[in-house]
Formats: sequence, structure tokens, C-alpha cells
Amino acid sequence: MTTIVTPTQPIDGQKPGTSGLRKKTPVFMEPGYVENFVQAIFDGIGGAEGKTFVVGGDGRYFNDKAIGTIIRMAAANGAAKLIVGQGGLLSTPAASNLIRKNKTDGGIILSASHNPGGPNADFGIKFNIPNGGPAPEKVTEAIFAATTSISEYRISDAAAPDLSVLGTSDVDGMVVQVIDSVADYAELMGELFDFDAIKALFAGGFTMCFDAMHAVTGPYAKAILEGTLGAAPGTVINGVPSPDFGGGHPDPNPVWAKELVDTMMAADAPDFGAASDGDGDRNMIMGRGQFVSPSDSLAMLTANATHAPAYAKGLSGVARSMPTSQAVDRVAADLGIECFETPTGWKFFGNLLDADRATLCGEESAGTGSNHVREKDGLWAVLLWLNILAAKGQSVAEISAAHWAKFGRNYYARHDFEAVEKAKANDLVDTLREALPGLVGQSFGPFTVAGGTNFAYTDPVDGSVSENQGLIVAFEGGSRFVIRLSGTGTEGATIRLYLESYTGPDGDLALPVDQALSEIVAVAYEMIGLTAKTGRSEPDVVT
Ligand code: VG1
Ligand code: CO
Repeated sequence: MTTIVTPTQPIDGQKPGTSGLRKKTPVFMEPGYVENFVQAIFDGIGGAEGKTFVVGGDGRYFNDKAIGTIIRMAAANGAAKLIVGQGGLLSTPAASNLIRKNKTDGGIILSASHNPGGPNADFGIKFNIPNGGPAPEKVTEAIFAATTSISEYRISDAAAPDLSVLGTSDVDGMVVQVIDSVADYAELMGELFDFDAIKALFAGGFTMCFDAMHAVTGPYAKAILEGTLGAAPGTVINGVPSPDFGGGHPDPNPVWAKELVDTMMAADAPDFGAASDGDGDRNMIMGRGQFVSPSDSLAMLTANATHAPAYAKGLSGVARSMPTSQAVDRVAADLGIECFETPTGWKFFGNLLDADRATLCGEESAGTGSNHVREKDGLWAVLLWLNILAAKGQSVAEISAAHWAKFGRNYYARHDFEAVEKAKANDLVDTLREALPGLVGQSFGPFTVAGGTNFAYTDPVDGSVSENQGLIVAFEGGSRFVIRLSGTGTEGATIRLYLESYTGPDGDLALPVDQALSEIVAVAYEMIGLTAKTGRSEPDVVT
């Protein structure tokens, strides 16, 4: 077998966003597109010679072909070994665990996460560093720089091995180890949680519905929930990964996980409901007749984490992305632990977790995780909830009500405006940014502006600075809205408007969310000039 050195030219736009490089699938399928980016990853990290990587993806259309290319390129670039999930499948948190457990030099994860999959949908590739977490900005910048100066890529003409068979093979002098996609992850979960208590919960008749959304968590959820923990067969729905996620968006929110929402809102609903996304790093939590907002979930998990063995000694600190509601800040203050506010994207939590400044982290977009890996972790959040429900002997509704009665409630929603013309979206954000300093002290409806911030973050561990991470308009009394443009979309611009209205413990804690937010929504739309600048008056998705 020989290495073929293929001349190539830079391809425009191979710039990683919030979570790796995401494009339409046909773009990834263009000749040389995957090859250029994978070579740039190797070049950007100082070469692959002698290194070991984890490789796997969420099983979406083109996953198998892209992995074949990565295997042949890693061999040609002198890598020593690849650890690959069976059938090319690995959830993002499972990949993070394998990178850490095997002390590898990183991993390549193929996923566009919550974006739809298929020949005309979305695909993505991201690189994770040896701590198991998404590459920080200095690494993604080096990879991007390599894409702009690339002149050749290296690929072996050996055939990639059959990934359906467990075991070890040789590709041009490189070892390829195909491993069970679930086993190591399931073992880790067993170390973190009180599985006996959860088993007893299910044995006592507790019922649950887990919607895997035809994505990667199906096999994980079936093995752990129905296999190990004894949940009733059929607890996991849509549990077989499919290349186009059954034609849906594998995005666990009330819009796309409607099947689960309908089940949980029915008169005979199970006790607990949950869903995960394409690559298994997100979670949606529901009680009977109740949706738990991801921001509230983070706050409630933080307040109750000590019920799980892994966190029994307490948390060192907690971190949330900036647009995530401030509910967890109140819990952190009560616990007397640090609370960090980072830019959107899991890569910003890595240093805080490595330095043990934060134990739990979370994002409003249904991402929650802890120091057990360096990615957000959907099934982990579900298991932590189950552990808490089992330990406290309470329902989701009882835990929520007690939480709000103590801390007050941060009513919260995100409004997304999708496929907006880029120039219009930029103009809207630019106009608000320039107006921010003059807004302070002004009143809009019942709200008085307390502060306007163009959010920048200085990493407290390595001092790196990330600017222009979103605009915050904060009102007196703790309510606010945030606006930023998505870094994962593949079509035009997606405007994300995050709305938060705080009600103290003595206020009305049981309002429908849209009613509680109606005034701040009206004020925010007016203040950003939504209709005037974009012609839109309704969001495409509310989560
Ligand atoms: C979105 C979310 C963000 C999340 C990112 C990756 O980014 O808002 O919170 O970290 O997706 O999630 P953006 O830039 O589109 O707002 V996923 O599950 O890729 O891994
Ligand atoms: Co995801």
C-alpha cells in the first residue's frame, strides 16, 4: 500500500463555528472537501505522526464515507492508532470519554448535532483536544489557517476496514481498533450515579419515555435505561439511528420533539420524559404535564446534585453560557460557590472544568454536563435527574415548585428567526450595539434599562479574550434580553433572541411562560427594530 500525495487548493469558508465545521451535505461531498479539512486538522495540530485519535459520528448520511476517508488519511499522515466506534457510531460525550480514558491525542467527531441529516441536509466535522473537549479558539484558528494555505493532502490507497466488526486491524501500518460504541460510556455512568436507587425506582412502577429522535443515543439509552436499570421495554422510542433521523430535526425541543411532548401532556403521561439530539450531547427534560426549561434544569440539578454519588462532596463551582437564564446564579450564591458566565459553545467550559473551578456547566440550548467528560452530555443529565427523583422520592413538579418557592422563577424563552438575509441580520445587531450606551436609564413599557453590554469574556484560567459574543440589555429587577447570531446555521443568518423575566419567590410562579414573557417580548421586538429591519414579526421556532 502506498501514500498518495494529492495536490489541492484552499477551499473558501472552512472556518469552524460554534461547534466545528458545519455545511450542507452536498458541500462536504464535493471532491477534496473532507480531505482538505481533515489534512488541515492534522496540520493545525502539528501533524498526526505517531498519534492516537478517537473517531466516530452520529450516524447521519455520509458518516460512513467520511470516516473511511479519515482512516485512510490518518494512516497516510503517520498516525499510530485510531479507536473507532462500531459502525462508525459514537455519541459526542462517549467520544469525549474515550479520548480521556485512553489518553489519546484527541478525536474527530462527525456530526452536525441538532441539524437535520440527509443528502440535502447538514453535515459537520469537529476536532476535540486531548482533554476530550472541543478545540478552543486558538486551535480552531490554527486549523482554519491551515485550510487557507493547504497545497496537498495525504491519503493511503489501502481499503478502510469493515467497521461493523469489533476488533483490531492494520491499515498501512496504522492500527484501527473498532470498539463497542456503548460499553465504556455505560460503565462511566454506573460510576457516577446510584444505579441501585434508580433500579428500585423503576421496579416500584415509575414510568418514563425517552425519545432518541432516530439519532445516536438510541443504543445508549436502550442499554442503560431498559437494560441495566430495568425501565420497561418500549421506554426508549425512536431508538434506531437512521441516516436522516426519520426525516426530522434531531433537536430536543418542544417543536421538534412533539411526539414526546404529546405523550407527556396526555392524561396518562409517564412520570418522566426526556429526549436527546443528533449526537447525544443535548437533553430535554419533562415531567408529567410539564416542560422543564434547560436553564431551570441546570439550576435544579445544581441545587440537588449532592444526591448523586459523584457530586456528594459538593460542587466546586458552576458555569453557564451568557444567554442561559440567571436561575443557576441564585443557586450558586446560596451554595456559596463560584458562578461563571461564558460565551455560547461548550469549548469555553473546558478550562474551568480542567482547573476544577466548575463541576457542572450548562447552556439554554438543552446542554448540560459535568467534569466527567468535556462535552455536554444528554443521557448524563437524564440519569442525574433520575438519581435525584429516586433519592428525593418527589416528582418533577414537586421539585420545580419547591425550587421556585425558594429562589423565584426566571421565566425564559428563546425566539429564533431563521434564514434571515445576512446583511439585514448584521445591520440589526450593529444598530443595537451602537445604541447600547445610550439606553441606560431609559424606560420601555414597564422596564427601565439598567445596563447594555456587548459581551466579552476573559478566560479566568488562561487569560484568553473572546469579544463580540452577544448583546445584553438588562433591566432593573433582574429581567433581560440577549441577542446574538447563530454560529451553527448553514443557511443565511439565524437571529437568536433570548428573553428572561424574573419573578421573586412571592410572585406568581405558575404562569404560562408566554404570558409571563409577553411584555418583555413586545419591548424587545420594538427595541431591536425586528420588523423594520427584517420584515419578520413572528419567530420561526420558540424554545
Ligand atoms: C448552538 C447553541 C449552543 C450550542 C451549539 C452546539 O449554537 O446555541 O448553545 O453550544 O449550538 O450545540 P449557535 O451558535 O447556533 O447558537 V450542538 O448540540 O452542536 O453540539
Ligand atoms: Co449536539
